[in-house]
Amino acid sequence: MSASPPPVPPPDEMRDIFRTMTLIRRFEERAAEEYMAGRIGGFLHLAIGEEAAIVGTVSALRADDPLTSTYREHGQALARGTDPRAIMAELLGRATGICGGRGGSMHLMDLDRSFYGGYGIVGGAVPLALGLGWAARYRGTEQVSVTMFGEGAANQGVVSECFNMAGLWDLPMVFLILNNQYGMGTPVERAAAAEDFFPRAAAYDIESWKVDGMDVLAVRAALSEAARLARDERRPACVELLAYRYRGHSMSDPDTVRAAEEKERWQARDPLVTFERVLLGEGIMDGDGIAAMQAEVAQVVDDATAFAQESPEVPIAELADGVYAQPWNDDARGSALMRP
Ligand SMILES: Cc1ncc(C[n+]2csc(CCOP(=O)(O)OP(=O)(O)O)c2C)c(N)n1
Repeated sequence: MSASPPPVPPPDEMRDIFRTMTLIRRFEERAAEEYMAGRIGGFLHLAIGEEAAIVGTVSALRADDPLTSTYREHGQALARGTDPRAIMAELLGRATGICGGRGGSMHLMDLDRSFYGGYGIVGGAVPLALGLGWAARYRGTEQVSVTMFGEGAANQGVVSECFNMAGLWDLPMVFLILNNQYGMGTPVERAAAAEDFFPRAAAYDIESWKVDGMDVLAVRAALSEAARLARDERRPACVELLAYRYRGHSMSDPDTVRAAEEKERWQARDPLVTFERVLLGEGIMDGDGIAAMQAEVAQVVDDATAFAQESPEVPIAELADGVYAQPWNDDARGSALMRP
């Protein structure tokens, strides 16, 4: 890193950061309950344990910096300020969802907040972010395109291609490798030839480094510096965050592969608990203030869940609206979609 990290955020921002982390945690715990109750169809990938990585990143960016993510992206949308009601409704496939109930958990998108979405194809959002970075440079805006992806995705060839093009064209973008040490149930050492991922970007002349992804202030400082390099010096940057997701790959993964001792070791460094200690230690919040904030967040999540449950389903006749360019035709043999 070429410059010293920015100072600790002011107290108001520290409280905001904690509230957003708490909101993400509660929201995802409730989403898990909704899934178990059979109200969420398809897949549901939780990022519980990765809140510092998400909030540290988003809090270091400008609100109009384009952001792309993977299918594990509820927290990114919440951190960008998308209404929790619209996110929960999307998870439940309701017409009031942020994508009209067509996207579901893996495909949240909120262009009003420059959140260009979650994607199910591993590594698939990285070239999209490259295009957004290229567009920012072409238009001469001050935006920085940021893409978050896993260490598993980092093994995809397209990511290396994107490193090369970003390095070659000096695109204003930040590659954020969220190394949670597992791709589905496969530990990183069984999938990658080298333990660290950030040197791969360095091979393409991209400044890159690794930080503790469980420490929200460390993440925020790293992303501030990476965004500064991209915005002010017009150079791409890559940050690798070492973190851990507490749950299995998705709700359908029983998570029997990882050792209990390993999970406990990482959960002992829970990002919410450690940041709470910082806030208490610095006198930024007291116990009552934290309890009040937790109660307020719980209320927001209750309200979002009730809203989603009470929202209408998408009418069957309208299910394909906005999904296919051609009108939907139920007759498989004569489907408009099958025509050349
Ligand atoms: C191109 C492609 N290959 C395989 C899959 C199946 N798949 C979904 S998630 C995943 C693991 C990705 O791991 P990582 O990038 O580390 O992200 P994490 O899920 O740990 O957040 C795989 C192999 C896919 N969705 N897309």
